Amino acid sequence: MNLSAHRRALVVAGAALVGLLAGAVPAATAEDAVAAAPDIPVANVKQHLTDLQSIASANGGNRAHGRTGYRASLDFVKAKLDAAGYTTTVQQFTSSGATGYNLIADWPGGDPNQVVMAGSHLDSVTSGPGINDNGSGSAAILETALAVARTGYQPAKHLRFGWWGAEELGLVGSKYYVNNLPAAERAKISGYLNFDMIGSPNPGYFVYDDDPAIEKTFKDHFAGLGVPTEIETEGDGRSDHASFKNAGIPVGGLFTGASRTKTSAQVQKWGGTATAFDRCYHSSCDTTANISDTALDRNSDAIAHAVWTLTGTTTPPTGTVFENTADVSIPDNGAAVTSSVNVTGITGNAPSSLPVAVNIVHTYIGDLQVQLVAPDGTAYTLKAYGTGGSADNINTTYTVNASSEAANGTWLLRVQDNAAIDTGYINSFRLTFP
Ligand code: DTR
Ligand code: CA
Ligand code: ZN
Ligand code: ZN
Repeated sequence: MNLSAHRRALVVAGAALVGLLAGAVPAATAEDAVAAAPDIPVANVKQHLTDLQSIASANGGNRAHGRTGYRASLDFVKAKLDAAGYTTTVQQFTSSGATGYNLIADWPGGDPNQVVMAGSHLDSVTSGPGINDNGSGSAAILETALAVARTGYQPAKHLRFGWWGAEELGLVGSKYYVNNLPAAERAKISGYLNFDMIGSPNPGYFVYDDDPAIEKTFKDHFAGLGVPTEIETEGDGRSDHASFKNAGIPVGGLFTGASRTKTSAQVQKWGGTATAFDRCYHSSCDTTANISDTALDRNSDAIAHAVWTLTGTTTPPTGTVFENTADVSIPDNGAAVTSSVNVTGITGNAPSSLPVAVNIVHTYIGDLQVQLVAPDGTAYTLKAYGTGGSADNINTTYTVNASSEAANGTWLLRVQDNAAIDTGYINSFRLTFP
């Protein structure tokens, strides 16, 4: 590391103290309470809707697939996410002779083998600006993503957001995303949450009845607020969650209603009038005036609650676990050391996505090279020397394509400290076989 000698001495002394205390602090477990989601300021969500309205007004009155207003909407959302520290990707596709785009935003960190996604379609119909359909969902998940960054939330699971193109043409963008995701990557998505029309001016509070755990997360949240909900009955196939559900991924979501009429019983339950939930559905009057602030606020907060709840803990790995929790001291700027696990009883080769959970306590991980060594001696570099800088500790699950390696035998975690001053130790090393 490259600190001045004086600061190094302080850092080393501090590290030693932390090292002593570390043993006294129980490791976090799945049973630990999940951090509470922050309130999502509805004023921020409404500002995003105002901006989307301005984009539509400056681009022929809509934000539809293949029109300039759509790409301008995507660029607007992307810029805010890039500034907040997200890793964004624009995925391009063609539909009805026009180029379409999906925006994917990954929040760095979390278990890469357990991904929670939240998504909304960003396109409107050609007849209007699409502020409720679906600026409302797009703006709500944007503000939730910004709240994750603002609060520095570190989810246990990996968190990803998606803004879909060409939903109005038949879920085209989300289908393209799911169909082009390798099967191994699709298998990592533990849940997809969809938000399409969540601010209808005459709102109902509908919860998708797909995955029971996701449904319960939303229903419990609204029950805690004393807001009655109903199961969304017409949703199947009607929005982007269908693309994920058709691939076997657990889905859920929220909806406040479209052109259907609110019944008198529902008026009793939610207020409003026995007219359409959104009389401007797919019309030019779907503007910023076509929003219920209460519904937008409640659903934005419900989204944040679900994101924090569903990403707050990792689900214990299924499969056969081989772990070594013995501490192994890492000599400063010295020889490599190893921690070993002896794998037995597994048939055939290791998987193409072998989870390698590594926990190393160290005060400057940039000093370290970390490798997995298969029983036949083949080394797989998990972390190269010089990466990670002055950060403390490694607590990461790497994924290794070990499909060319026989599973049974002695596997090693090999660690070498290649720079003077900072020191540390291997705390634990775990392999999980399916
Ligand atoms: N198809 C969606 C609107 C829509 C209609 N019914 C549902 C049920 C659940 C979610 C969305 C919808 C659109 O026009 O974008
Ligand atoms: Ca709020
Ligand atoms: Zn629509
Ligand atoms: Zn929609």
